[in-house]
Amino acid sequence: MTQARLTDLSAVKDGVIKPGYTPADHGNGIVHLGLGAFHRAHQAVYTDDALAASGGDWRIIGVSLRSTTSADQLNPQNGLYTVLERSSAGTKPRVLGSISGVLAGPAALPQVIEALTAEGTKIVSLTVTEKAYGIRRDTGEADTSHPAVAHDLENPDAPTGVLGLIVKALRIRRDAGLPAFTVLCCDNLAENGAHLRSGTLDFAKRIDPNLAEWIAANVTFPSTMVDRITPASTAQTLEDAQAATGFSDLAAIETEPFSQWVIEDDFTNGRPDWDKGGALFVQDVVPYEMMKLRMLNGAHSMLAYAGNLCGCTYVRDVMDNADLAKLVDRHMRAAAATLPDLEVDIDAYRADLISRFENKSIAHETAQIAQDGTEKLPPRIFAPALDAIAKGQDIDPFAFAAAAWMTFAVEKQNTLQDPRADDIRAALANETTAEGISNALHALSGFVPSDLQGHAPWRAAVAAHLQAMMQQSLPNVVASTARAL
Ligand code: CS2
Repeated sequence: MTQARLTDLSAVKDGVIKPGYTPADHGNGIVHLGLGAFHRAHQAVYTDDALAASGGDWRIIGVSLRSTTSADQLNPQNGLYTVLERSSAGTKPRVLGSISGVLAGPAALPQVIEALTAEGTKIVSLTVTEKAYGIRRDTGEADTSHPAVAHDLENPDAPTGVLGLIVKALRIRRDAGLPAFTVLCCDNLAENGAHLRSGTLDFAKRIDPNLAEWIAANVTFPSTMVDRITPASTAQTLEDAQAATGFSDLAAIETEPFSQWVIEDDFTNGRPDWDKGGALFVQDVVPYEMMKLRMLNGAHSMLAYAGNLCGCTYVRDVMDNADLAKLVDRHMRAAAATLPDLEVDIDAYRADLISRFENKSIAHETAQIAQDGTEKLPPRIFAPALDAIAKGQDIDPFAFAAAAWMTFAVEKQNTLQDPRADDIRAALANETTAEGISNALHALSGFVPSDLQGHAPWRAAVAAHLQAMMQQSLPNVVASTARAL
């Protein structure tokens, strides 16, 4: 017998946490671009808490620019879905009501513009992944070689990408005399708000300099640090959600108990009381962002490449390998040493990260984290490496991580999931030696910061690790590196 879909809250089984408000009583105030599992496990949960605590018209219209999967999952369920919080203590199910519906795929673009320009829309938030923005890391300008940016600069009235959609919507709002919205970047980018502001202003300037001035004066782009480890859903996720709620839920997700959101309190048109769900509003997010990007995400990237090449499918398997776990700890310590002073107990933060990575109930694939290395390495590995150089600290853990990425790129080049996969294959085509491979990958445009490229000890350390990784098997290199510590 096929089970009925989750469509209303009344018959959801006892024992499941339900929204502390009536979803249909609340209008929309947020348009969210990029409705993946992470948004459903993070911002949508804080919004659910804020709606329960303070009410308001803050429900979320989700947008998925390419795939219609989330719309097919959520729309037949009136936006309802289950979050399974998994830990060694068991699984805690909760049904969320903060998403009102999803607009998806290229056919929905006119409705997306309608949503972005609705008077009630006060915030446009984003989790579109690092590669979707099309903003140059070195200059902060719109990257005209990015396909969506190039398309949207040619067709500013029919945009399909992030910058084009935001700028078109803001143009319509300005012309209609509507207030602006806040643009809230929730992706793992360094200084994500300032970065998106800079790319948006540059994009707007290329179309209409007056519009760029209006955006600069009226739109805010708070930076945020977001954190919750959320693996891709599996058949088991859906099965467990169904058992918990009594309904079939194709939009169910699973995540860890830990959640953190630090937000720069700079909203142009109001905001939900996300602090009621535990979010922290601060003046300056940058130190928190650096801490998380370098310690959590940096260690994640290192362990994803090294762990995957050692045959570890999940992060928890990496942590079960004593040698790899030692390297994870070393990486976090080196990353912590590069941070500015923070009112955070860094040792406790590191200990928490280690136990989060060890969570046996979370099946977080190393292959998932290993995707998009050319987007992830700059803020996670290269930026702290440069700071370590400036402070005279040990760069070896960062060089090891870069070499692990290179080894992964060489070994998996035919199936590499990376927006620069073609460039990587072309760079590797005629290279056979560690030094040649390292040089070719360092030379990828806009990837390794020039100061790091030109730093001879860095280059030597990366090439030496790469050489060892190419000559011996990864487990041997990991073992000898860990044992030498
Ligand atoms: C991970 C992140 O896939 C990745 O690159 O490092 O998605 C990580 O799980 C989250 O940032 C945790 O908040």
